[in-house]
Amino acid sequence: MRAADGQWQPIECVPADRTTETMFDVVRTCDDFETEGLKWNTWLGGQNARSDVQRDTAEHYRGTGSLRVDYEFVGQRDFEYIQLNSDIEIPKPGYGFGFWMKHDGTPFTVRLRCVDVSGETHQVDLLASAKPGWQFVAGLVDGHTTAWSGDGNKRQDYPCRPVGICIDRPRVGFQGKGSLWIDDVALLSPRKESHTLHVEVQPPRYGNLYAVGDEIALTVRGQGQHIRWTVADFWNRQLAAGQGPAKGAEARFHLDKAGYFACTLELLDDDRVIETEVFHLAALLDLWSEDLLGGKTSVRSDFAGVCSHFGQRAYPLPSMELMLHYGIDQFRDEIHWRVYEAQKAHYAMPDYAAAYLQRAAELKMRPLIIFDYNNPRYDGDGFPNSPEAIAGFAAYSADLARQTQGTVTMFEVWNEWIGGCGMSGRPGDHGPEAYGRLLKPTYEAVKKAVPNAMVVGIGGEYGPHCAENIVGSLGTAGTDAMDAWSIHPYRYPRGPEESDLIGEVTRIANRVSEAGGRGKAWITEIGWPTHRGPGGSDEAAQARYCVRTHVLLKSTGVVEKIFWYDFKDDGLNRFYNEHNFGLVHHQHFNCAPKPGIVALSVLIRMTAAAEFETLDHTGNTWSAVYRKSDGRQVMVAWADDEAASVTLSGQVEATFDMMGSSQPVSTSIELTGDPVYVVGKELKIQTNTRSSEKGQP
Ligand SMILES: [Ca+2]
Ligand SMILES: [Ca+2]
Repeated sequence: MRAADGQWQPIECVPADRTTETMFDVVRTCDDFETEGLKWNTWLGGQNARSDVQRDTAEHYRGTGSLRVDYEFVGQRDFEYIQLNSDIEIPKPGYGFGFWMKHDGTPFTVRLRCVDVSGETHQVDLLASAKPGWQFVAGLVDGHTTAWSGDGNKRQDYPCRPVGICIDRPRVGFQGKGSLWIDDVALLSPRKESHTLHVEVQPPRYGNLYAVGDEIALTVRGQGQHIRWTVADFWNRQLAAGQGPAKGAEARFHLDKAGYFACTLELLDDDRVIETEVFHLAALLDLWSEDLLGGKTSVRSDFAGVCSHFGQRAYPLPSMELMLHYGIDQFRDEIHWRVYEAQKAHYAMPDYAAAYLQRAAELKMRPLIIFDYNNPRYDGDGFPNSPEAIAGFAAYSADLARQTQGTVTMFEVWNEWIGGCGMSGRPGDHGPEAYGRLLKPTYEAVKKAVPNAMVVGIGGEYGPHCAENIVGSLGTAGTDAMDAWSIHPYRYPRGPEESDLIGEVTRIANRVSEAGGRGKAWITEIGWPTHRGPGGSDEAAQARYCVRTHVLLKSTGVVEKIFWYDFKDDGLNRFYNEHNFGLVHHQHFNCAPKPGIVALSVLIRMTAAAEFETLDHTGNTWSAVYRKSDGRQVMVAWADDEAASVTLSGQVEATFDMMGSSQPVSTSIELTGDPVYVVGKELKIQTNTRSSEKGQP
């Protein structure tokens, strides 16, 4: 029956992240610190923090003793980390390494450093959290390592020996002293995950994207006793729940408000949860709904776009239409020089690029196309430096602009030239002056071919020397070789306020302007990856930073566009940042939403066709005011650390949460890190009390 009606469709749900202790089994305990005679020492080289180790019988995870480490970080410039060493051998590949650790909540990065049989040193990040108290810290010995010296083959040649549990400072210049404890150091084996849950959905929707009012049903089965399910919103408020037999349970629920939702499916055996998967979904307000502020206008943002990888054949075509449903019609992609000019001076659009450009044209999307990277037919496949290679690159760019006329009007010259992105260490001069020498003739050739093309220079410079590198490029390109310039001011996992995003971008823009640079800044990449491990943010942080970053950058007045990096997860490895930058999940999971895409979509809807007016920052609260064409204001407000209670003056007509759900109208609101939207007139934050100060004299 079900197969016949065509409404039910199998769907892959996202496996819930397992806790570190359920990812591994202990193979052999190396030290439980239960006996006298400490077999550990601490290194005190030039890169090490001061530290001292002793056996502590007053504190332990298990038994009667643990290793106590007293440390002091003094704020050294280059390196400073604790390094604990013992005599342990790891005989062969495939092991994990872990231990229980207790600390005070300082967000340390914890790594394992091993020396392989050739003397090559390998370092791998271990999973550790910033929560105080005892936690299990572990990782795969031969996971993503950085390696140096020895035979230099970048392989862990076994047997290898740990030469340090390295506990690194949370940031450069960190100062602090304290104690931490370690217990039950062990060699581990990764525990196999069982994957027996099978889920079908009705009605199926690309991207798990629904509308307010929709009813959704899932059938779930797996090898266990029963299934338990709950549906919750972004703030983990439960909307529905139920259970059923593991041979076939049905979860049926109704979306009565807009937002991001998670339907968590648990498979139980003997009352123990053995598998957990999540069906992520969203309900959006109708794109042309009367409910929308500003009435029946199409939602489209000139300011917010996304990065994509159609040009690397990593994005399925339907994901482009999904962008549009979220209110995004600008995407940044690429068509490689080496593919477009596979035969010298003969240009041909590759089929996959023709297909995605055609889809973009059908959907009236506005692509930004990067001219990029090496071509084996020029300069030994390195950076184009010679006059011949530069002329070749300019000619490819001009031809590509000509061939895509009518579909593409925005181009960017290269991506991260100085950083060497996409070049895998290939030869050539990739300093700022060499970039300027490439930019000038490329700009001229493209503008000659297509005068109304928008050509963005600089190619996404970033890092501590960003401004001077741009000025260096202007020195050889001249000030007439770009219509806008681009930067990639990444700062993850730090939030945009604490890391002074506004100040950094404003200072760069001032330097560029003083040097005669024309046009505004385009942020052609910025993002917060949601991988597990150092540098990763949770999905909630990604969502709130996404909204706040857009508002803060808008307020600078020097930024014209943002292309968020990136729209969709690029892979399935939860421990690799590059696989987890997406605002939606990988296509293996039907491009299911993360909260970030819903939050961005709400920001776009709320501020569509509105003019930015002001940003106010008082205490820890931020409020930005936009003005709609009908004269009404939209205020976006949040608190950047602890919550704050504020009273608004003016006329409040409507309030929405970060996920677009309507809230009771009131002039007093509680602000948190999750921005809220207030619609009305003459809106201003009047009084402001940190929640922790409430009730205090
Ligand atoms: Ca112990
Ligand atoms: Ca090696």
